[in-house]
Amino acid sequence: MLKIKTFTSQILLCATLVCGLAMHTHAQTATTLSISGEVATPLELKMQDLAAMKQISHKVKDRDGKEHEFKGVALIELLEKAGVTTGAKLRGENLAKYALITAADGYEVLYALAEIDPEFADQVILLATEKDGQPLPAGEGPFRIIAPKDKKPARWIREVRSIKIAFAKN
Ligand SMILES: Nc1nc2c(c(=O)[nH]1)N[C@H]1C(S)=C(S)[C@@H](COP(=O)(O)O)O[C@H]1N2
Ligand SMILES: [Mo]
Repeated sequence: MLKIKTFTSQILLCATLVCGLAMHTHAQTATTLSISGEVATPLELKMQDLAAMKQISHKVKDRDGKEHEFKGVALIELLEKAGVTTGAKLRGENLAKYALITAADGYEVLYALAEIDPEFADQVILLATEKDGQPLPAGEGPFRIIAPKDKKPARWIREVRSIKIAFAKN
């Protein structure tokens, strides 16, 4: 009897774990990233939309000096898809535009468009979806910004939910 009970509870435990994992995976794949503001085409992107785009990766050290390989889509590609003024159009008044990035926990960071555009910047800022070959875990993903040349990771914003393009003037 005791053996049967143990067996049943083990099955229940497994079911709970599998179900929890499935729910977590679903939550991560259902999360959308919105790109809005000064854009030609506002976007709502899911994991699968990003997976269909060109992937790049960066090997970077975290704040503890541990190396990780982050993979995902270049932020500039996403801005181009949304019709943001990049490349030849990033001049004149457009140089006063920025991207304000907001996370699920309310944390926000800002990059000027010129910091994101590789015609100006000597880093390619990444919207990462994977770390060391795995989808980013809850609390970090499903989307995280990695700016490999920033000397500290304070702008590597986790759990990104929205990117708003705006003019830094009234
Ligand atoms: N959403 C969100 N992202 C965040 C933060 C935060 O508080 N919320 N903290 C930042 C800071 S100050 C640092 S140092 C790094 C730490 O990254 P880690 O958690 O991978 O070590 O995350 C950055 N990204
Ligand atoms: Mo930090």
